Amino acid sequence: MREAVEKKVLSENDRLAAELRQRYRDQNILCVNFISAPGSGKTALLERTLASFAPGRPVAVLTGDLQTDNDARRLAKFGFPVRQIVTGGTCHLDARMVDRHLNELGFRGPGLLLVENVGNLVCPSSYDLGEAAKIVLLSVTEGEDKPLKYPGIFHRSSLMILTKIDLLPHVDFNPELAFENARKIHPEMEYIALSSRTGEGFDKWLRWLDALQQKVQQLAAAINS
Ligand SMILES: Nc1nc2c(ncn2[C@@H]2O[C@H](COP(=O)(O)OP(=O)(O)O)[C@@H](O)[C@H]2O)c(=O)[nH]1
Ligand SMILES: [Mg+2]
Repeated sequence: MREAVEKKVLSENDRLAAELRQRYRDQNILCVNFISAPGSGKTALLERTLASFAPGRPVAVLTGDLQTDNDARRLAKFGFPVRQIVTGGTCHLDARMVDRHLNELGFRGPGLLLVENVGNLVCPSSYDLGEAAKIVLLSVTEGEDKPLKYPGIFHRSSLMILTKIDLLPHVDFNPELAFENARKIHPEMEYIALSSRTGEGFDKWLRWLDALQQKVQQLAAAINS
């Protein structure tokens, strides 16, 4: 019975996510979905990313949490449209929440939509938001074994970002081993290590994002022509 209900909820989500994906394609929007455990540095990554963007760049941000609008307030400082999604008790964002808040935000493409999911390595992995890419963050304080323990999200993510590398001198953490574990789960996984505190690794991350946006724009232009 419970399995049947879960299946129905997921297929309804897939239907809505397909509509979102079509909208992103029509409007030439690159949507990326950031997923990690609570505290791995999603908001800090977004803060430094937004700070690097030219004012007026077409970018919008949705950020999800069980409670509080703390992250939206942190992210709104950079002048781009931001909306907090408060899920109440729900441990993930779903396509309906994204659709509603995107409409309220009034964001239209072409542009970039950055979605910070609720901090959780399990629930968000099953909910398609119509994004072009899921990005999983792992911080250097979490242990190299997490890709093996939470394979679902590592399997579904295009990119793994190792965060807080400024802390590496203070912790026993082997980045190569963490990445090796991620590649066991997802052999094509891409990998970037960075620090949102010092900015190390950000050049590579921003280049990765720009390259994906160009790719998605070229694809949209080809489909829409
Ligand atoms: N030293 C260090 N701390 C970081 C870094 N990124 C985030 N943090 C800290 O980690 C904590 C959680 O970060 P936050 O961005 O809120 O994580 P989120 O829950 O994934 O959004 C905060 O105290 C941040 O200041 C980093 O690159 N280096
Ligand atoms: Mg956050």
